[in-house]
Amino acid sequence: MKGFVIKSTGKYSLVKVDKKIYKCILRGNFRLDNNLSNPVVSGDKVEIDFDENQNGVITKIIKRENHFIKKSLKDDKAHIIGSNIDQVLIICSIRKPYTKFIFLDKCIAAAYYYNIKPIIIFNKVDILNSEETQKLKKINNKYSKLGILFLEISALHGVGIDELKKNLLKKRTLFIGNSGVGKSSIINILTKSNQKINDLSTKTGRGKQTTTFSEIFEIDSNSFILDSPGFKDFYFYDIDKNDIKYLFNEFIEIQKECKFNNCLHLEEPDCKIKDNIGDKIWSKRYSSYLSIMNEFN
Ligand SMILES: Nc1nc2c(ncn2[C@@H]2O[C@H](COP(=O)(O)OP(=O)(O)OP(=O)(O)O)[C@@H](O)[C@H]2O)c(=O)[nH]1
Ligand SMILES: [Mg+2]
Ligand SMILES: [Zn+2]
Repeated sequence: MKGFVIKSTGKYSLVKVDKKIYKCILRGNFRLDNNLSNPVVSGDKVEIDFDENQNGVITKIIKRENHFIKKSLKDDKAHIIGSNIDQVLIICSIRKPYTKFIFLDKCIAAAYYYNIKPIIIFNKVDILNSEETQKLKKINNKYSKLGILFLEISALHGVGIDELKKNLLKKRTLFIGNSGVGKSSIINILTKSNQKINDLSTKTGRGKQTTTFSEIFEIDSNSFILDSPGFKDFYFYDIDKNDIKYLFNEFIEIQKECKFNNCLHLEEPDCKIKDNIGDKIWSKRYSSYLSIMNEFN
């Protein structure tokens, strides 16, 4: 039978076939990419069978259209967050917790690398003071100019949820973001599910991880959300240092004019990217670019 993985914990996977859900294990003799910690992930299309005890067994993973992979600093293996997706919702907040630009820009770059459309969400607009609201407006403006959909919402007060929902219909959407930004809260509203949410640890305002496995939630039969555990950190896995400059949209045209066509916009002379910082290139985006490049050293 052909099915679709809606949750995978490492020990077992839940596979949906039509309206039924089967708990399946992975057959032992899979030849896996040894650099990845999880062979099966939510979003995978699979073939399943039943053993002599009527236990479900995944016998084949059908070739993925795409995937999103992250690596943590402490783990030596990378982790697949989700597969077969149309778009990735990068969820941020200005406060409780504060999302760093480098994190956001890295997620955007990775989305382009994996051929998945990025969308930026800033949640928790209800707790912002007027100064922070102004700051967010400016950020919104900058990213909107890059052609990325940017929405300001409050899951708690239902602000912006209808607009968000419109953009999720007929799509397979991966939710990513730091722990505690409100991924599960947003999903609970959109899908009327009842996931555990993060009781933000009081001192830091940072979440401890509440969602621990990627899992699929349906909005309707044509639209689903793939929730993922909060990222503590995020390092690239299979992206080459020399390709980063192509993952920053606003660099694409300008860098053609750099003196050297292999210019990495670091120390090279006559670099048009550096010339344009503060003009066509937002300084924060260039800083993110630099930080990413430095992580390769
Ligand atoms: N003020 C405010 N709080 C919110 C909003 N959305 C979520 N929260 C709170 O933020 C905390 C974290 O929410 P979660 O939905 O668990 O966050 P998460 O991103 O799923 O966290 P992980 O599963 O750990 O990655 C909870 O205490 C929520 O009540 C919002 O719009 N405004
Ligand atoms: Mg969660
Ligand atoms: Zn250059």
